[in-house]
Amino acid sequence: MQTQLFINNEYVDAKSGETLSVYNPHDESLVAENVQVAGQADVDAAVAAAKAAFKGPWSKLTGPERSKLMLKFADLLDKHATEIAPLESKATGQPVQVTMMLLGMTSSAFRYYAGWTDKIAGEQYPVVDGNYKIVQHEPIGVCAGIGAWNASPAFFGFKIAAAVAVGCTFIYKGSEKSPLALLALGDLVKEAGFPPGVINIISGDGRAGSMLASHMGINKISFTGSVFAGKKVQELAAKSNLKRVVLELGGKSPSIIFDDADIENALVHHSQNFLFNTGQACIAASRTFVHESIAPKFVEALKARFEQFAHTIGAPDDPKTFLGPLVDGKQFERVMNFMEIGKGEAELVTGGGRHGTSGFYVEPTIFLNPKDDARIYREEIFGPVITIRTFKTEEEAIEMANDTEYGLSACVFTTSVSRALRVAGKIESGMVNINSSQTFGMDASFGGYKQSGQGREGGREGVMSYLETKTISINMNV
Ligand code: TXE
Repeated sequence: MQTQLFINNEYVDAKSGETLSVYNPHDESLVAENVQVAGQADVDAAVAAAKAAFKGPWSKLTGPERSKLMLKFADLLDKHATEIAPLESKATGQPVQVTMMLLGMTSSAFRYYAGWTDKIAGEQYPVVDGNYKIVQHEPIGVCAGIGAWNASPAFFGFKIAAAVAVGCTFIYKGSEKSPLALLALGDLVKEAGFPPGVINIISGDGRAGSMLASHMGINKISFTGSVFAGKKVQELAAKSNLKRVVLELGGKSPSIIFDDADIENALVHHSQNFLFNTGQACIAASRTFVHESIAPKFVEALKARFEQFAHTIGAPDDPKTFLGPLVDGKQFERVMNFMEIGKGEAELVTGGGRHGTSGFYVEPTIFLNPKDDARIYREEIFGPVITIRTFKTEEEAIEMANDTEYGLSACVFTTSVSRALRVAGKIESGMVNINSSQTFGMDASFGGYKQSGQGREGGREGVMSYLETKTISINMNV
């Protein structure tokens, strides 16, 4: 179990002398107590290593040579996933099947972006003013990433794979709640053959995050987490060196179920998919709108599903477990508090309390017809708590779906293609799932409208966001 900082391809103690402890949310047992916490001197050392790598060996490699290392890393990750997954599960309480899936997303990200290393085309324009113009794209340089705990390995992959594919170097800080699996990846970075300093992995909390956001030697930062912290990152980025910023923040995503929807499919997406990761997913569709003509039947059936899934609650290391605990005591208090508030804002259909007497387990919960200003209807709860309202018309459903400060994801359930595309075109969110939910692929952009973030990860946009654009003009008259 690695607990030191991974800087310049070496595991080192933090100069800060500070450590943090990690506890298992299943039973609050101690998992690790000496995880090194990066202080300013450690962040400076990581930036220096990344800068030296960028100016040195890394910038001399060609695209295909970078691809080779990325593919080797992906293979090593797949080979060691079964050893690394439990490190994540012990810290986050996510069932091992979930952390294995997240590690698979990490290696997929490296494989996907390994295909982009030699495919960034420039542009050239006909001479119109005596100048022959070429537009080319160049790596931004030293970049940093900050991730949350709910999909640690995946956030690591989305951010770093795109950056190194185009020749940037990187310092990554995961969540203080789940440092262990990420630190273990350092060994694989080295074994894959990445030169020292290309990928650095540090641990710490918001303070280390702030040091990255305000560091004058970092040219871009990519953040995944809460809106509150994301705004802090953007503030510090502006106040320091106006580093580029990408923000993947929270959501309170709507889902609209029309009267012609495939009900069984809708039930699967609003139970199994919604409850995946114990509801701790930024793209979870937690505000469901059901056409009034099918609502009573749908709610009854969903209640039965939620009560069935309550039986899949269990220890993260039990392969039969689908619902693990919430990540820690802070989140447990937060979700329990929302459940109590909800009982005064809506009708409790099922759940609404703690599950068992130990560990941070809560019951899958459904609230029906929350008041328009209800906190459970307006705020991101980040737990297995869904709210349901009914609607009469398509216009009313779209109006309610868009009535939020967030704009990350949305779902539309209908068998009419024209209605699906009509509604999708009017929903104010970066992603819309038709007859599905929580779909995610590396090949298309991922990100939010409004306060759900800015910029995109994934796909072509994700890789272009690690490049600067330069226009070269050649005087054709000399
Ligand atoms: O997030 P934080 P937390 C939401 C969700 C959750 C709430 C709190 O509602 O209940 O956020 O979760 C680093 N400058 N989401 O506490 O605080 C921090 O160290 C720089 C939704 O986990 O945002 C960690 O690495 N960095 C989200 C990362 O930011 C700072 C997923 C996330 O921590 C910082 C997670 C600062 N001032 C939480 N403060 C999603 N949409 O997926 C903290 N950090």
